[in-house]
Amino acid sequence: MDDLWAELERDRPLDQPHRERRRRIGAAASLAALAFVGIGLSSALFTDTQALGANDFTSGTVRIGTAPGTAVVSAGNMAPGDVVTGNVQVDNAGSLRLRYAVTASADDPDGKGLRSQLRLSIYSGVTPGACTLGNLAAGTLLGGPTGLATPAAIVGDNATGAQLGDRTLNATASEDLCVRVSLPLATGNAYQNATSTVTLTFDAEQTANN
Ligand SMILES: [Ca+2]
Repeated sequence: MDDLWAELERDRPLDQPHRERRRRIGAAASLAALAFVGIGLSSALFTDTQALGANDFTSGTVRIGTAPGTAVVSAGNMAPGDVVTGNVQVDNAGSLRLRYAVTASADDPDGKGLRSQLRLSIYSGVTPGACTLGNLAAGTLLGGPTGLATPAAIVGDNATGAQLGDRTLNATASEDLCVRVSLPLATGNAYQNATSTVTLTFDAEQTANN
């Protein structure tokens, strides 16, 4: 600023060009002064900040279990016409409500195709103690009887989302299912001394947003 005013002093007396120059210099000086004042004002404002923390998130779990965990129903030395039953408890061991479906498959280690003769069905509404052939009529047939030459959907559909027959369980809830397997009377001699192991697969998924 001192330099500017010194220049103004040197320029006197003022002719027209000098007066214009002086006007421009004066305007520049005024802008510099305003900028200085502005800086001083902003540094003097009252301000405040509030941090709202502790916003915690945890994810839930989808866990399905069965009791027993293996061999719910078995039979040896079967004859055509035989029927066996077994109770399985399905547990929601997770923290989220779940939806589940049951698929059955069977192997054919001797190539005799016994799995194509077996008929599997699943009932609900039968207490564990009542899961016997004579009581099944009081339950609700969920699926079957179905042959197991190829994997078969017995209860619901394990495709993503809600389909007809899918079962739901709230967190920590459980339900009993009664599994029935028969060897029909029409089973012929080709299936004597044959063996097959059946696997039930319980597929569970969240119901929330699905
Ligand atoms: Ca489904």
